[in-house]
Amino acid sequence: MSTFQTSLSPTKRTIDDLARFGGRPAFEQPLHVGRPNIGNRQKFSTRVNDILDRRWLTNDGPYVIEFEERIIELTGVKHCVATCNATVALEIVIRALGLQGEVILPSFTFIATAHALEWLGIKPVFCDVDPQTHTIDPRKIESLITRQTSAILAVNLWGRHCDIAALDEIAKEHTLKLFFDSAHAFGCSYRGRIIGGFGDAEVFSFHATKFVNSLEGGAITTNDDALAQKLKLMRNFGFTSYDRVDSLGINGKMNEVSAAMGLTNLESLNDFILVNRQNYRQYAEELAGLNGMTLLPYDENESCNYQYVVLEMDPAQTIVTRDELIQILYRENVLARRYFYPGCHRTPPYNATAPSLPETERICDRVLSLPTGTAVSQADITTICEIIRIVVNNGGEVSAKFRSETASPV
Ligand code: T4K
Repeated sequence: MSTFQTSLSPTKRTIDDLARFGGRPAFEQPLHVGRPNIGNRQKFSTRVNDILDRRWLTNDGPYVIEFEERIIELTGVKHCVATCNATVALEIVIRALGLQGEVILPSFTFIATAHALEWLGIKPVFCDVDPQTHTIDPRKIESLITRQTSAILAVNLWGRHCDIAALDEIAKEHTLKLFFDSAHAFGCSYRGRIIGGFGDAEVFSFHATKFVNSLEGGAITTNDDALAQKLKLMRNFGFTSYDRVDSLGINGKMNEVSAAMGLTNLESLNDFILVNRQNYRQYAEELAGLNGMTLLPYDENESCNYQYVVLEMDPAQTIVTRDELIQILYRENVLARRYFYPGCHRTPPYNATAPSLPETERICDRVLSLPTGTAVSQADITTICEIIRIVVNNGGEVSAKFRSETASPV
């Protein structure tokens, strides 16, 4: 597996070695959180040549069909509908389920989850999350249900599953549809069952930054035969034959090159998970014992893809804030991210009316995602952890330096 090498400067020991305070950056090249994993190039090239030879580029081509079959095998779900991305996949599911009025979802998610609803004229009603799991808190859903509510859209965030049994119960009791944004959760399981077949439907993302990518891409999985039929029609403008349209539809098709990339990367699925797991465990080891810093655990009794390495900081203990740490990391060329700040409910167009969500807001101010995947080496992780240790172990001094800059008249 190819590994992208970045250049390292000599080891850092004190806060004066940090680039933010005058030292040399640790990395010459930016180190991203989610650089694409790339499977066997030769196999991908062969597939691309096949596509060109066949002159069949999109519209349910043979590689798209094979990609769907592989996902069916991997998830154990009856149907898979591959799409151009996960956002359009969510929109197609929303239409196919005939949703209206209001849908309850977490605010702590990528903006696409909320936009997919709003784009179709449905009001996203934001629910707070469980502070431990960062996923929608089932205990807070019932008070949000009104006569307009048509569904719950839960998110298996960071590849960590929601409390699916509790959500299922609420949905059944109130006759609501339940579907999942599982953009992060490909290859993960809940109670030993691979994610993909829960609720009415689930949506995966195969965007470049996801641990399995198809350049851009998504997929809808469902065990519902009638729904699958509708989804397939809607993905292709509602065409049932060359000159017959039976329903409203959109262009949500996956193209053949994306499917070729997806198939190639699926062949390396286990290697990618292995690397993510090694990275995750190395971070856990090298950051162990740091006051106020918690690496979000994965439930290792389940299948996990380990694709997000998420740190939660308690500023009462670290003194230095999450945003100060991010500034320091950026200056070292470590582009850590504060996903999913500030929360959908505090983002236009939702911020004018959405009420505050204390847990979501607390988490939004405390978490940061660190670089992982096959583009990050063990040496890179050691350097990143070294920087974090220097900052947190000298939290008071670092924070004072930031404050003195703010106070300075120049
Ligand atoms: N639901 C959830 C819960 C999601 O997280 C997402 C997407 C969706 C739905 C919608 O799925 P899609 O419609 O996209 O299939 C990224 C992704 O763009 C986005 O797909 C993803 N979630 C989100 C969590 O992360 P950003 O803000 O990280 O920016 P981006 O994609 O420009 O770049 C990420 C990093 O990777 C950069 O730091 C640079 C690097 N990069 C990026 C690309 C595209 C590369 O090295 N190579 C590349 O080709 O959004």
